[in-house]
Amino acid sequence: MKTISNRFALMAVSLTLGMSLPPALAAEGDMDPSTSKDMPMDNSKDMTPDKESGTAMKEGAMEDNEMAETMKKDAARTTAFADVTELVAAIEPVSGSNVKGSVLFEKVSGGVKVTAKVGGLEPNSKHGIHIHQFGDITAADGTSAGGHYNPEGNDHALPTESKRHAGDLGNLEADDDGNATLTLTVDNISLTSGKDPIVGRAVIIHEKADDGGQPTGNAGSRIGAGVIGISSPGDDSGESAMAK
Ligand SMILES: [Cu+2]
Repeated sequence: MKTISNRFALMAVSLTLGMSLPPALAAEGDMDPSTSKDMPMDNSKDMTPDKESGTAMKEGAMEDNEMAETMKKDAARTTAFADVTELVAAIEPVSGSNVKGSVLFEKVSGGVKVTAKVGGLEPNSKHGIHIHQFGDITAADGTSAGGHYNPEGNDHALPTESKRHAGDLGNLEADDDGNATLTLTVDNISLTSGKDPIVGRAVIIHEKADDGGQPTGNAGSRIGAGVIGISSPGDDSGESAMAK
């Protein structure tokens, strides 16, 4: 061992690891919490098995760029809560509906861009969509998600009003096929830190339209629900959820 550099010793370890794991697992080795969680970023280059073998095979200027790119992706996987830039809620049926889809929340300059893509609605119908207080969708009728997310204690309103519940996102409008897409940018919430963070709460789709009335827009019962969580980087979750 004395004549072999640490680098080679690590490579030997990584080869052993690579061979003992099924291919899929080996390829995802850098996502294994045991190899990445407790390590400072600048050490991960030398300590992560499959990246080490990649380094050994490629030399030159490209290597640093690729490494930077890879580390950026790794960082996104293990990123600090405050640095999260995208959240997603997979919408599942509630109360026996066929509603399914996704709602993406992206950090953009000036606020949070919301992109909702929901199918399984009644053709040409309108449905209230809100962020509710709790990321708890265990109740069959969605009521465990609590009321509208409203940390400011404002009256309910549609997104055309600046003073409203933090969770007031307005309405989804379904087309002839019962599919709805809603895109809007809001400035009254944040993803994981800052003003009125929404991670861990729920998106609720309602049976009826939100008419902006008090206290919650007369939108009726809940027909779709999803917990807002950290989305997987590089994966267009909105598209993949709709494709199902
Ligand atoms: Cu609601």
